[in-house]
Amino acid sequence: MLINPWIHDFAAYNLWIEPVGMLTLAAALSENGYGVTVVDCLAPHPGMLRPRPDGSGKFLKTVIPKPAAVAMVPRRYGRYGLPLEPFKAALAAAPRPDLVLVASGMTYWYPGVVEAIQQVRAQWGAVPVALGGIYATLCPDHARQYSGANEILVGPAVEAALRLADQVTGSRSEPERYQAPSAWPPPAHELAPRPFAGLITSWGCPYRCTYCASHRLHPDFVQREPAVVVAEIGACLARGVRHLAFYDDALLLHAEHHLVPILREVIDRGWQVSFHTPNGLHAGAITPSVALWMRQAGFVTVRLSLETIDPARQRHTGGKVTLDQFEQAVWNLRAAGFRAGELGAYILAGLPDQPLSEVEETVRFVHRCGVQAKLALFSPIPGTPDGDRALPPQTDPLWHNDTVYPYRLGEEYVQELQRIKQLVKEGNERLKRQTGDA
Ligand code: B12
Ligand code: SF4
Repeated sequence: MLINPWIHDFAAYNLWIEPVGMLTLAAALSENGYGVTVVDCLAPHPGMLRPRPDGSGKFLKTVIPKPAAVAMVPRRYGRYGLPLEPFKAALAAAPRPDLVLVASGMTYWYPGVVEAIQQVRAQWGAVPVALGGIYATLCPDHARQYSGANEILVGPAVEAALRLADQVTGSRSEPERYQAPSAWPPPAHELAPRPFAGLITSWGCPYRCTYCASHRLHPDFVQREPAVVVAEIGACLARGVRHLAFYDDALLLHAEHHLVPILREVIDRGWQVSFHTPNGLHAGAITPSVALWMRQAGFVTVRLSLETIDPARQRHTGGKVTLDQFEQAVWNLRAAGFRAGELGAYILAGLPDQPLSEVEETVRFVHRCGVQAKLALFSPIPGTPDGDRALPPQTDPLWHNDTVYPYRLGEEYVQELQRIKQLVKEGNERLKRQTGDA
């Protein structure tokens, strides 16, 4: 059994969230003859608020007590996703599994992992439980101590999970086949159906930005064969899924040999798809021709990673973008036919020593470029230079939460941030009105 647990947080929006890592594992297990049951707490469920046709929307929130570590945050804490009773019913309806594999997302969502494992224990007692995914990989010691799982599988863990399945069942599969990411099967999207699918065309990122954990999750940068990605898109379309969200950290790297051939196929085959890039794109790679391919192939949500307009901070944090590159990318995208409402730029707030005046200037700059500002609050991740500067080791992962972290910086900071959020909102609405996208 594979379980995608709830999100426990103050806020959660379904921006095309799919447990693609867990579904990759499900596909590998199935390929080796294992029967797989998926329990997905974040699948579309009754009670989801205003779901959009593309599947994004608000999860159902069940208010639950705030953990003591974040009691000072003046917001209601909740369990997002499937209500508890249908979850329990799904476990009760399933045959006792030989092994339960639990996935994990953001480090600070670990209380949802803990609760899911408690429910598994309540149902089946000492059944073997292994935990993998992002929290397990970034905070393995914490997970060993608090999750309640018997095993913590760090990293991609496709091979390790197969070995474990063989060990507990006595079956013999071929774990060694899955050492290289290029050998992993495409995620079994059909086991956790949604109106959209997350698409991964590459793992890892060659950059080393000081606030990012990409290298801890996937140390090597590996791109999948374009033909394999095209086949996965085709299979999604065959199931009636036409909203596809790229999860890549570096989607546009070597675009001429990677993304462009994929998009060319999509266009040549006349596929009607809508591509979304909830994760930011590298502006420097958006040449006039890449922008045109994106437009023609059906990109409808385009997010650029800008983070800050301060050139020194751009350099010191990893040099992934310059202002010139950003302006040029916007120019190329507009020339290719994208409208203001379709372009957004991520702006980071709360980096160590980053004044809010810098954030405000960045917001104003982005709006002047005719682009929607998307404020992203810093999430201090252990094992990254900025995360380790911001929080002492062994801090409760609840403090990695981008909603919680500003409260550590004081009431004045929180209020000033609120003013900037208002500025973002007004500027974005003004842009939408000007371009008729409202
Ligand atoms: C896509 C993405 C998003 C998307 C969708 C999120 C989602 N899918 O949950 C969007 C854009 C919405 C998003 C938003 C944010 N994100 Co984000 N996101 C990612 C990204 C790029 C990919 C995650 C993903 O799904 N990968 C795909 C799968 C294939 O990979 P995987 O999950 O790592 O799984 C592998 C293994 O872990 C394993 N595995 C997975 N599941 C399981 C289960 C078992 C049982 C086993 C054995 C193995 C296993 O198998 C996979 C094969 O390699 C990661 C970076 C990264 N490279 O992973 C950041 C990342 C997870 N995000 C991060 C951050 C900071 C954020 C934001 C806070 C940014 C901000 N400041 O606003 C927001 C918060 C959103 C929220 N509160 O809801 C951080 C993590 C922070 C943390 N403390 O945990 C990451 C790591 C990026 C970073 N900066 O370092 N994000
Ligand atoms: S470019 Fe993006 S994914 Fe790569 S290290 Fe920097 S922030 Fe992380």
